[in-house]
Amino acid sequence: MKVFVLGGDGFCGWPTSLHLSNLGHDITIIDNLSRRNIDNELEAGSLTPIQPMGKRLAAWKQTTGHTITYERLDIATNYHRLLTLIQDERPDAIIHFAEQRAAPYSMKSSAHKRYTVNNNLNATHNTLAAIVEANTNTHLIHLGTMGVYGYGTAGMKIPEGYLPIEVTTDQGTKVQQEILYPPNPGSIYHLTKTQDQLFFAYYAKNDRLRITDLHQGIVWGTNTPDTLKDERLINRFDYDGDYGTVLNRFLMQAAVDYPLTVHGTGGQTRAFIHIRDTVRCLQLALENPPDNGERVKILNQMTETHRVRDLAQIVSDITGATIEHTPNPRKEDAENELHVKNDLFLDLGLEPTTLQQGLLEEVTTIAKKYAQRADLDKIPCTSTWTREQQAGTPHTAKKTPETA
Ligand code: NAD
Ligand code: USQ
Repeated sequence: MKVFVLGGDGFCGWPTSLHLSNLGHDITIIDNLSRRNIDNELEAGSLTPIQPMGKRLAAWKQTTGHTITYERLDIATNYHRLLTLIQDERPDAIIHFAEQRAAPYSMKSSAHKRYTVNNNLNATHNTLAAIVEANTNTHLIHLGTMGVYGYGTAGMKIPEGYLPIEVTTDQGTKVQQEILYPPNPGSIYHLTKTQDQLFFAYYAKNDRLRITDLHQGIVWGTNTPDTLKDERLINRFDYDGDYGTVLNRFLMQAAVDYPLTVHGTGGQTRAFIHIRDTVRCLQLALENPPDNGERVKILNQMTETHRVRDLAQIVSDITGATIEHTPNPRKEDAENELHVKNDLFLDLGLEPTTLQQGLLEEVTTIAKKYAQRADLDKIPCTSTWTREQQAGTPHTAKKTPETA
């Protein structure tokens, strides 16, 4: 299949591009390198030595013989270039990773909130509008987030996108229907993902577009079999206070003898998936599109749930790291239960990589190996959710995103 990967230079997009290219698909990466520019803005960087795009693609060609094409393009602002590419290339599928994805970054200042909203909503809407205008029947696969459901205790297993409800009509009859699970975003970033859902529902209904929305949990790990083929193909590993996600941060912190930074009580329960499983899920989603006229196909892309304090304890048991409970810079429930349905991917054949299988390998092959590249000043989480938290927390100077 001909596949466009929007955001194919990023943490999930790069290994997905390699995985699909290795399977024989014709891949075009579209990326404006905004993530690399944000690293410049934050004066932070990947723990792993990621290579410039030209070197990455040359290494892939040299190692496997496969060619991946690359277009540098901002899909949120350059609609006509995106449209022309879709019209000319007529991709069978577009995989859309190209959004600003860090909740803390989205909360740094009004400039960061506005950038995240403008970038994410326009990126998604431009893609939808272009597929309709090009009339290509392209299957759109979007990376959404488990965070659209919110992190209150639901008291039930979170369904895959749709909540069955029963309403009583004026005549007193009971009617059953399924509605989009009520959104409950916990950051401006998560808010953009809940808005994306409405775009998808509308375009599936009005234009009969084929759309899959993957509600992904927190991705951990670094490499996949493809990124391991050559060190120049190595994947990104974020550990800084804005982009580093909790489990990878703990692994890195353990490797540099930094106390594990548990926010508050650490009673927050979240969903997780290994990057190796992410790329397999994308393959399964590509191979199993919905039909035209079908509602948006929503799958929960996660394999395990854990409490943050339990994760810290697991990492501490493996490495001997100490654990520190820090004031929580976010506005979120201190404790929550989380039970999630993920039957759709399991039924399609996903065999999850568990924490037990992958953690030790990650500590030794990545976190320890590249520990000398770490800038410890970038570890603290300084982005706060509210004015009150901001007033109570020591703060570094705020900057305007180059991209705003
Ligand atoms: P990332 O920041 O590493 O990658 C995103 C890529 O998109 C970057 O290379 C960036 O340069 C590009 N991009 C952003 N805006 C663009 C634009 N307007 N035009 C062109 N390119 C643009 O993020 P990631 O971790 O790979 O996440 C990818 C997707 O998966 C995101 O949509 C994110 O919300 C979702 N997701 C990620 C995680 C996770 O734990 N990393 C979990 C759940 C969902
Ligand atoms: N946390 C800590 N200590 C840290 C970092 C985080 O206790 O050092 C806590 C946070 O307070 C939060 C939890 O860990 O309760 C998860 O934080 P995170 O930064 O790992 O993940 P999150 O902000 O939810 O965002 C990440 C990705 C985002 C994706 C989301 C999936 O950055 O793109 O959408 O995971 S999910 O969480 O399922 O919504």
